[in-house]
Amino acid sequence: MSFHKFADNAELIAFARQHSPVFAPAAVLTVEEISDGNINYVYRIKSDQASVIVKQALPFIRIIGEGWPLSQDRIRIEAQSLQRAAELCPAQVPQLYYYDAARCALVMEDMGDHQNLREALLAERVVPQLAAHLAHFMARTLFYSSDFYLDSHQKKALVKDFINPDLCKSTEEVFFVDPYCDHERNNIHPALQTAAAEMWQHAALKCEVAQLKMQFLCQAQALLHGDLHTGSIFVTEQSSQVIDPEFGFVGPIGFDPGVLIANYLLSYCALGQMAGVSAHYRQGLRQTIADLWNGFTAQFDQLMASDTRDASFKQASYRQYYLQQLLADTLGFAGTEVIRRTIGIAQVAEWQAIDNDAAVGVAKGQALALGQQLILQRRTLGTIEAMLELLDN
Ligand code: SR1
Ligand code: MG
Repeated sequence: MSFHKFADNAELIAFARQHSPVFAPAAVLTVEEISDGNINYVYRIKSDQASVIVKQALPFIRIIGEGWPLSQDRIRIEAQSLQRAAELCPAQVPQLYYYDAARCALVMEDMGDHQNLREALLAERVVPQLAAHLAHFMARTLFYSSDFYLDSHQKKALVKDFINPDLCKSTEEVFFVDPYCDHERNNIHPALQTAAAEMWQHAALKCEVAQLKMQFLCQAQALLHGDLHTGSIFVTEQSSQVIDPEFGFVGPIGFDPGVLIANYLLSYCALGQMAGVSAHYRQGLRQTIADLWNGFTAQFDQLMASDTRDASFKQASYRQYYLQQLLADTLGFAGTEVIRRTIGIAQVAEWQAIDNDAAVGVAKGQALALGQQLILQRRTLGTIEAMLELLDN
């Protein structure tokens, strides 16, 4: 079958009915398009009893159109990544019911009772289990796809299965190129024009960004989610579910925790400029960042000690060295995510949630400065607590 976009609701309903176990044969189904990301088409198909999500990848980026082609192989990557994660942390990913290579589509569990984490943070919702769940998710998905656990042949096979050049290329551009020059894709708030122009002249910063880019290009450490921002996570008080691993590839381990921490920092900066937001809630965000990092590294260290096959990597002194490097990488990638979400093409909903434009400029200015500090000080900060000291209160 040659590829075509689902033509109408009837096609979507037939596809969902055929490829999921949730609908009674006589159930009347409806379709709602819920695509709120940048890239794909996403639909909720529901009866009065049950619902599923259908996601379809077109051969270009949805928000840009045919001017930015994008391989549809990304939906295979997403399906396989969800399956791997389901084996390692079944409570943290939605169930995949079906993947259709010809339609470039998948059918998966609907998490209708969950809220998008980005929206939850904007609504000052407390999500008590989140740090523990995501520390567990990152530690297990990253450790068990790394050379600490896999043997050499398994690891190379994994690299091959998750070659994802188009999606990686898009990250290479939007993270490591656009924000560091006067690129037409940038979207720079007027209050940040001077600071951005100064950054473009900052030779030491640009050298650090080049180092991070080279790591992203060729440091094949573990299978990443590849886009682990707060919009890729859905939560309730008891549950945290990670979606959208279409940017997955075998890359530097610090990228996933870096992106996640960066998005908490973006929320922190934005909430600081919103009327009525409590200092207590923002303090809670700082604590979540510390809990995420400390929980993740404690579990990763434990797995290195118990499940690493090569004895040389089990040594306590090597583990300590490795995790220190990982903090530096994580803070560097966090800095690049903060910067690109502040002045680049794909920004975050937090900025639109601030109701006065001068305050948007202040919040974005803080984020731009913080992103640069993270990149420049990533090797010297030493602890996540020292990084949090960079934040205002
Ligand atoms: C054109 S870049 C679009 C962005 O949206 C995705 O969620 C990724 O973050 C990507 O960088
Ligand atoms: Mg996404």
